[in-house]
Amino acid sequence: MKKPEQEQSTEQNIKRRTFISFGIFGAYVVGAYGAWRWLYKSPDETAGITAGAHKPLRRALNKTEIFFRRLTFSENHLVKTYPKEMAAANVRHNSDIGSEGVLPPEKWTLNVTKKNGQVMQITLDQIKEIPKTEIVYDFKCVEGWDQIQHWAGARFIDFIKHFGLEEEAKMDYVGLETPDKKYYVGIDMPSAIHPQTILAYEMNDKPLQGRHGQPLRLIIPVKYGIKNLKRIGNMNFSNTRPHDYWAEQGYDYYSGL
Ligand SMILES: Nc1nc2c(c(=O)[nH]1)N[C@H]1C(S)=C(S)[C@@H](COP(=O)(O)O)O[C@H]1N2
Ligand SMILES: [Mo]
Repeated sequence: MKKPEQEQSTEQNIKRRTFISFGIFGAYVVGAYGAWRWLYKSPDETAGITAGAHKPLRRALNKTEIFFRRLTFSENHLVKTYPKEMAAANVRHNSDIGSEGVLPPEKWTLNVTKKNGQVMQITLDQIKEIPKTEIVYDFKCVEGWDQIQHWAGARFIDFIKHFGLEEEAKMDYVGLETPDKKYYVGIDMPSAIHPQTILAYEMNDKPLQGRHGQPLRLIIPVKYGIKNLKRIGNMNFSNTRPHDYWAEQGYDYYSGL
């Protein structure tokens, strides 16, 4: 029996559409496979600062990084802050690579290498001459925890001005290391001079404890915990990326929020 005109053409339409859909799907599969082969066979990035990922992946990551950096910093973006009462009394603690035990402040100096190679040895008392800045914000660790914490110290930008390091701050990165150089981070300059970045020597209105990085640690709210180096010993400036403990293990170099 012959189907009515209307029904027949609908059926034909469906068949045609199904055919086209399969065609598109097929082309997509071939394309995806091709893209995967291309990525798979692409060279690894040059060894060094970051752990060997495929070059195009790292390139994409870097592009994303630059995009978000422009976005966040062009708006003078500030990390959300909280009233002091909301700060945790029992502050969480993570790893202590290069910052175990207690280092008597009188046996410590912050060693800053200037552009001309000269090394400044700065004491904690000298850093305390800079007006103190406090911050209460949500500290975030890449391992999946966060906590509202209260820190205080000298803003990094105030430190730069106080010690006449403006020329150094025109460079692209600042590198920080523990005194024993076992833990180290590289920070892009826009994040370092961000108005909420602090060289902290107090937590909850008390001098920093050993486990939280005394005598001086970095508090950089625009970054994940891994970049908040505890017990800073050395500081240097460069236009190339300084070595970075977790970036060498494959973590994102920028580690921004
Ligand atoms: N010297 C040093 N700094 C460090 C670390 C470390 O192992 N050694 N761990 C980092 C990580 S992963 C986090 S989450 C924070 C934890 O700081 P806290 O112990 O004060 O909570 O410190 C960061 N700074
Ligand atoms: Mo962390």
